[in-house]
Amino acid sequence: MKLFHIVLIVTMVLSLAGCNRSSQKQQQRLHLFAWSEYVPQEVIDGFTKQTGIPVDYEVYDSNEKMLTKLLSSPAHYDLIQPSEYMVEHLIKRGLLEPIDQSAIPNVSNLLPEYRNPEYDPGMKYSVPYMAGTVGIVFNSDKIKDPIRGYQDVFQPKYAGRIIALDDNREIVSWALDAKGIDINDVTPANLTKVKPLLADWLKLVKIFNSDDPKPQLFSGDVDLGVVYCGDAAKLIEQDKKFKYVLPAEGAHRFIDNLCIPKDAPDKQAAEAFINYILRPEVSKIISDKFPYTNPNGAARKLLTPQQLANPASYPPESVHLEIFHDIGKANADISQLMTELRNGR
Ligand code: SPD
Repeated sequence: MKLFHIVLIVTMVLSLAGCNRSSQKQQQRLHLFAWSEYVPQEVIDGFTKQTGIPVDYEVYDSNEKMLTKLLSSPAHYDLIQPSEYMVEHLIKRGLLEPIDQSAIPNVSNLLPEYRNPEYDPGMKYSVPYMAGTVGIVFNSDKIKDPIRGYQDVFQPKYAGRIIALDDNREIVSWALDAKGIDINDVTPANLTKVKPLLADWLKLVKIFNSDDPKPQLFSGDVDLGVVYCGDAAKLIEQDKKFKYVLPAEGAHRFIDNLCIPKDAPDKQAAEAFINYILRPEVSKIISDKFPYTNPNGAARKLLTPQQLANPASYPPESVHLEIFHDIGKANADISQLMTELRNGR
């Protein structure tokens, strides 16, 4: 073979390899599976503009639905957004990839109290996205009697005027709190104790909605309910007649995280996204659109005094808040009980 031919073949091989690399780059795509009403489209578009990586964005409205879909779609999602107890569960089952902290320098923007969570010491598998509480929202133009806790909400006089999260673990925890039982002590005996109370409460609820209860509260379709703090904060921002109360019987907080599922096709894209949303100016966009408790200290500095004074977004530090833990198989007991009660409504 002549030298000319050898040079030609080598050039062709090299250019084919180059082509392949650039088409791999073009094929990069982030599969994001996250809570509904939580990741602004502006943030997703900003990430694509910055990195050239398109995002497929799918949403869910409960940790349990996310888990079911995750298990039925192996090696599909690059990034999920589980709450603390679900992170604990996924770690135990070996369903998460460790996160390469060196790819996420912006983690230094997180407040110190979020950097070593009990459910994932050292943030090996998770990075906090937003935190918050579950509490009571009510329209003070319509509800004149005091609302201090769950027992004040779930009263027969409010039948057909109540909205509640469509989340079995959440609902059961309210009844446990109302009975003075630890929200993580989900035993068959304790479920039996709360069953009659739950049966009474469920009959009073007009709408179950975890995605977005704001339109129904605004329109007056319902007047009170138990919701995520970010939705209550948004209602308060728009009209001060809406009030947010942390239930007197016991309230809990959550921390939602970004995690990379085992065998994610594009771990690098996932880490790039995590680092991107931790930029202060990007994190501020998330707070502007979805005013939960922002764990990003650098972003909090960019928020207005009004945003930081919103009682639904930033509750007083003195309030004692519980946190959910992984309850393993008891989750199935909750699901069975709630299906039975909801079918009998
Ligand atoms: N619309 C976003 C809601 C996020 C709520 N995540 C917390 C779940 C706690 N069980």
